[in-house]
Amino acid sequence: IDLIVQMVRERGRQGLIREYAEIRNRAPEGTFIHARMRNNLTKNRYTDVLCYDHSRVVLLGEIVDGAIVDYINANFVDGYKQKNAYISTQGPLPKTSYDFWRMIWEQHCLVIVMTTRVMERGRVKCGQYWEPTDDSSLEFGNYHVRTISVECNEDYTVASLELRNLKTDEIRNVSHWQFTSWPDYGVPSSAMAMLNFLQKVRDKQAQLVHALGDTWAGHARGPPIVVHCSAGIGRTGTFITLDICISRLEDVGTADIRGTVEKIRSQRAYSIQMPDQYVFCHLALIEYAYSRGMLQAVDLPGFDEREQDSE
Ligand code: PTR
Ligand code: PTR
Ligand code: PTR
Repeated sequence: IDLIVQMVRERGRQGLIREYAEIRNRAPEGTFIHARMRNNLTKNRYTDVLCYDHSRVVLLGEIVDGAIVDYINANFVDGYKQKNAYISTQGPLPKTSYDFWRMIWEQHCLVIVMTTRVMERGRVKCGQYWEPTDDSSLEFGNYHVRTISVECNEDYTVASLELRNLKTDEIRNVSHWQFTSWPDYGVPSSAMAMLNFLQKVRDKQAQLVHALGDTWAGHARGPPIVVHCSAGIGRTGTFITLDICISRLEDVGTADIRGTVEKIRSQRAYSIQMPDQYVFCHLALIEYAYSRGMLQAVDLPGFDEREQDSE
């Protein structure tokens, strides 16, 4: 971690932005054939944010009008020493909310992380695929989604959802974690708020996996955590980068932000969308190390203006 501080100091804000530009300029490392199929085009929230074929989450095929329907704009992303630790996906559209719940069901997901609001700056960023108030419910195909309780905090809101598969009448619980103070194309105003949120999400996943006992076939950390924002690249990528880097820091005391971002981008194209988000990962990691007593207070000249000159 001292090396990260040293590197951040030496390169400065501009150096990190250049490094991000290099990462960003690399050619895509996969194809987007399914994302571009005619029947799937309208399932992408943004025409320019497609999903790689090689890591996409393939839904159990359903035949509709003679065609196999198995597409959702979602990719598996590896975690720290854990294959498929996350699913990175776009904010569900009204048209894809059923597919979203189907994915949650089929992948046995326990925790959803949402790092956007439904509306931002007067524009819809994500569909209302769950009810934000308790004791209300929605239905998507054979999935019934009931909100059991909602707990609001300053920077995030947690909802306990009950997901019922009406075909089999099975019920599962899903924990929904929405971080509410993160502007799109930007970074959170407080790294600490984000880091606290991240820690709570990890604790929840661990607790739920533990509660499943050994139903998870020996996979200690359980099913993938679903992470989405609006496009599922900027804020989602930042969240996952931090989660991976913190795990590694906790384990062996080092971090590799650049390598982590490159790895994530090879599974979920375009992850981390703004230079500021890349810079933020560095600053947040340093703040984390400091809060854990791994570092003395550090002074990083040239980084304080980060909010003023963000694009
Ligand atoms: N039968 C188990 C299941 O479907 O959940 C086995 C299984 C578990 C298979 C997890 C793959 C799993 O994912 P990963 O290997 O990525 O942890
Ligand atoms: N290995 C299990 C499987 O065969 O799929 C993994 C599993 C995970 C099974 C979660 C069920 C799970 O959820 P629930 O207990 O809510 O059905
Ligand atoms: N074409 C869209 C746009 O730039 O407006 C794509 C896009 C939207 C990309 C949102 C990233 C976005 O941010 P996030 O991934 O954090 O939701």
